[in-house]
Amino acid sequence: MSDRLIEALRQTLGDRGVIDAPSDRARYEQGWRYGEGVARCVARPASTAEVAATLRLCAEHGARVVAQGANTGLVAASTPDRSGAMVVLSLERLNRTIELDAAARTVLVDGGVLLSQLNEALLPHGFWFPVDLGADPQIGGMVATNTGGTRLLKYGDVRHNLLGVEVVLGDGTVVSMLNRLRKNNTGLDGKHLFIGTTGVFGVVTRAVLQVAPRPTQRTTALVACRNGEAVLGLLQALERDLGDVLSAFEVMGQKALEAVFRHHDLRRPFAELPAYSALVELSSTLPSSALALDALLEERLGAHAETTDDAIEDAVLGSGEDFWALRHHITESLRSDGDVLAFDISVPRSRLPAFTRDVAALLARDHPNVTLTDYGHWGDGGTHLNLVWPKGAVADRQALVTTLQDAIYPLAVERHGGSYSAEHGVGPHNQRFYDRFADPAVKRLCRALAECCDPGRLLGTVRLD
Ligand code: 2HG
Ligand code: ZN
Repeated sequence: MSDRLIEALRQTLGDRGVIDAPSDRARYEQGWRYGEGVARCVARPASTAEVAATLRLCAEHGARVVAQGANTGLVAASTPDRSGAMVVLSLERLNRTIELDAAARTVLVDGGVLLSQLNEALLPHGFWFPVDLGADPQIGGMVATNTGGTRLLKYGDVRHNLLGVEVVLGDGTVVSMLNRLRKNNTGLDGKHLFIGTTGVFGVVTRAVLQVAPRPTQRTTALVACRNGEAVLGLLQALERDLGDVLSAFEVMGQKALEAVFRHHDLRRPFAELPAYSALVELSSTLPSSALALDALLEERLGAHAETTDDAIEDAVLGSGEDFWALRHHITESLRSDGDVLAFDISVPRSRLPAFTRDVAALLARDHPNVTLTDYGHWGDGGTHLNLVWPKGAVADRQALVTTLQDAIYPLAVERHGGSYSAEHGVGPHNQRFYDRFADPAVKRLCRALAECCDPGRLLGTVRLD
């Protein structure tokens, strides 16, 4: 049966611009962790004008659209639902522009440019885009989810590094807000509408980012901590003494590292894994002749350990690469271990130990077969709780997921003043909790904005109103 929308898209975008064969569509229909649907077709525009034309055609046909970057998101927000009626708008061909203004320290990029591609282009100029993470997303997707990553402590999230955007609204209107200025107080800064709002107000086609000078030296240590309080004590001491050069403070719980060693033949930093291993990184653009980071870190860690009554059990200084490899292998090691239900939580940093203990107690009491692994960005109050159980061990997986979410999200939000989505954004995976926790006045505002930016209400897989 012919599909007039697909025919019209093909006429506008050419053969390379549309994919509708089921086998070719498959990789656009499956998210990295959650999200499994069926697309009506995949549209692959190669310019802003083509994105606009695609959205105009979809609006004319009343077709719902989900924008998709590298599809590395973790809340199912970049895949179509199961209806078979949604068009996936892939930005993968919109990836040509990377225009650096070195003196301004800004770069104009297409939304479909990959983070790795951008950093490769910046490297010869001594710059990098410092929102740094294990995956390799596209810049447009990073804007839509307001990616945080492992160096947020020093550089902030995407919002902190984004100067301007170009977006296409639901009816195909192109809105250019490609501000290149760091200072520009001239009314509404509309880019914020599109940061972290999961593509429901428009599709990001270009962005102006500020880039950072690439550090010329880094030094890293792994510090064995007896408990969460010891981790927080270490963090406070490092911020007090070395705050100017502290660029990462990541934490890996014992079970998370056990999983990594089960699946990877990597060097063990400690004979026995401690309750928490804190990955501490210092970095600077100064040469080591001017500032010896290695010596500084070793001396400060030693001095701090002496004050902690053995709560700091051990510390190893060493190759950042080895330590970061441990950190970046956690997610997929857990996936090899079993069925994973992920929680991307933040709480005030002071509450991290108590929150984690509350979850551990709840699981021990009600779900003894579920393993709690925790790790994450303690420097920013972020903790990833990944709950794991053997594949196939649970008869009604969905019922267990619902029960666990209903117990843990309120603990984070209501008891500990936290967020149910610290950095992965809102998607079908956590829509229910957006509905529950978002302020009704904010939802009303979102409705008004959505009606204006996307009159047909065709964009995205979540509702913020
Ligand atoms: C990380 O920090 C990512 O490694 C993924 O945000 C977290 O797997 C997860 O849940
Ligand atoms: Zn994370």
